[in-house]
Amino acid sequence: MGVMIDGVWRADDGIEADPDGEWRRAVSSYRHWITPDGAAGPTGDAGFAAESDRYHLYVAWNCPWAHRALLARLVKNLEGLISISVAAPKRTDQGWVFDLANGYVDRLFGADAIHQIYTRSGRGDGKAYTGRVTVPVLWDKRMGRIVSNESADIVRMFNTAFAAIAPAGPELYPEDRRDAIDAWNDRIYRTLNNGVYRAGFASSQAAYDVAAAEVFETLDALDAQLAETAYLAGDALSEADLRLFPTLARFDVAYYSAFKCNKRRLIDYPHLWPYAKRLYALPGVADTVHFDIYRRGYHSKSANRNPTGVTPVGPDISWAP
Ligand SMILES: N[C@@H](CCC(=O)N[C@@H](CS)C(=O)NCC(=O)O)C(=O)O
Repeated sequence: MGVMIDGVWRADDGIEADPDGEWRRAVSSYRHWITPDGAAGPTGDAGFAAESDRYHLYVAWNCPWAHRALLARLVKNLEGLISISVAAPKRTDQGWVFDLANGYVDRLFGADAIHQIYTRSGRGDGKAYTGRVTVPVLWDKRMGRIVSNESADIVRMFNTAFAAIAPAGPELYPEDRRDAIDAWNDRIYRTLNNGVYRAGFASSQAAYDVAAAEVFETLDALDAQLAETAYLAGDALSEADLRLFPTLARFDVAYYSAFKCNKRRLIDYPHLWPYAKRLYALPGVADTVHFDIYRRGYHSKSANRNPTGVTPVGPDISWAP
């Protein structure tokens, strides 16, 4: 997959799964926070004040973690304040790359690859970066360094930091619903957002069986919840919905086949499927969704999962309300 060591990209780290066959996601390394006045947030350094045209978000359309950051930027009306660059929806021996011919351009630096953004930032303490090179990446144009590469933090800082300078959007993490939101976030992260990857990247039957069972137990629980409430944590949109939607959007077209999550389809769920379509119909959301990219991307050539690289033709699913 490739990894960065002391600021230098190494194309082949030879890592796909752990020896017991269970796949684990790396821990994010940049955990600073944008705050209204630049005071330090829950983790990391101070100095990242909320300002218009100061921050830039690097994403890829196929990445579900980047997708939740894009959704938060959308519903919090930050599109005019925070610019984006979109990496090509493919992984190469250089990791995430740009592809000018197909319109995937680094609008800040004209970089060839996202790893160059990590090199340019360093760790922020004068030392070079060692670690995985992931999207999303939130970049500070003023200080010339990465603020955060943790999508959960990015969603949360977008919810609050820009309130004084952006048109009001929905409160995504209200005090009175935090317990419910936290509980869903925890469960969904482990058993669904990441659960589909644990199923798809599992290299032993036992690891796959556990992950796949958890995926469908969680979808069943979500369906039961959505029989009761319009949104996941009550009757208004919250962070939990934004963290769930990217996984739902990819489910039938990608995870069902590419990650062997094929016990049921999203469209088989009587409450979850109409809910997913309702989120898709919110203004601007459809522009963040790219089904054909998911279909081709998740089924791309992979030594372990799809050695021929042949991609399936469907399914044809209408997300119209
Ligand atoms: N914790 C990170 C995870 C992001 C992540 O794993 N992104 C994937 C793409 S979907 C990636 O860039 N992986 C590259 C790698 O691990 O080398 C977040 O939620 O922001």
